[in-house]
Amino acid sequence: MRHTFFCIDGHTAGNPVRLVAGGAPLLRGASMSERRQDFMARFDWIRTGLCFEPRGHDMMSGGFLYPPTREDTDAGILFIETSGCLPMCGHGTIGMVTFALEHGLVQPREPGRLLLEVPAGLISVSYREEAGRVVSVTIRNVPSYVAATGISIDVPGLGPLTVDVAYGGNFYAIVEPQGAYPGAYTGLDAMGAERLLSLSPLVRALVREKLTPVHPLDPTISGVSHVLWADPWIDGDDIAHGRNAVFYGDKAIDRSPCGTGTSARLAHLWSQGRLPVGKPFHHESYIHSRFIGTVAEETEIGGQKAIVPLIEGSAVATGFNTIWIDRDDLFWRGFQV
Ligand code: PYC
Repeated sequence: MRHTFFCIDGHTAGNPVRLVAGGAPLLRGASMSERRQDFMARFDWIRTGLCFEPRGHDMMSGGFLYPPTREDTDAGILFIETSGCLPMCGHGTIGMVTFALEHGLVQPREPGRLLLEVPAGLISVSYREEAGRVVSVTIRNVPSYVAATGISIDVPGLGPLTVDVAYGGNFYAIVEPQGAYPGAYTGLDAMGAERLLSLSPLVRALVREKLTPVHPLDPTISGVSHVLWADPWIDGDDIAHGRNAVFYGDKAIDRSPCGTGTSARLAHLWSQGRLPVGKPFHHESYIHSRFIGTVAEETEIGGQKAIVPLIEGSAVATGFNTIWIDRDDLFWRGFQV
């Protein structure tokens, strides 16, 4: 039996986005969070088939558009990735919104603005078009907050490390430069991609042994899934600047600055009084592509101090891709080595 998926492929700041424009399964659920649970229970083979080899690769990421579950929203998004079915994905949203608008797959009720349902909650998106192309997308993301600070771990091959955990749509272990011992983490270039990829699963596992953060409003969102390695931070007069490498799945470093990671980092810096409301934070990825993050306002979530992050970036479609998943193919579910 052959399943056909009509996709628009592209990238946001270098990280892949596969918008599945045709072939999405019908899902049960009264919210995108419930639909996510249904997808994971019955259709995870679509995620693994489309994201893992031989149809995808370690960084593959994307999602589906769904009809809204409420009258006041424009659409719902379900995210798929090698790491799982994320509650929220920033680079994925920027890409999917760009491709959907450029190909008439969503009809905004208000020009220049979309209100979207994602499993993590409601987000609004504003965008700018030039000559039929979407040139900039700004996400007003879900409330983001610091979930834990000062977690001490001892990482084989590295040494002692203290990390904080923050939520920006997913839970991030945030590692800042630290330590006065030889080989300590001093920044991204000194560490290099190969070591980041080998140490990150250890860091994530050790942090998971210490705590399982749970979202205060949706217990289906829990656990540290990503590791954000931060470079030394530069606080300029008008803008702040930083660079990160976000690790996800088993072998991926985000090529984009990571929308939910940037949101978590904004909450982290704001909580320490290092980034005020309204000051732009230029956040670069490992490959030096850029998002601009801003703390739009302070808020609270489940009694916890939080922020509303804005994330601005852009995406480029690279082509149409009709993909078959054929049950007679030994690798119909995809594979990882
Ligand atoms: O942009 O939020 C993001 C993201 C999550 C995982 C990879 N990118």
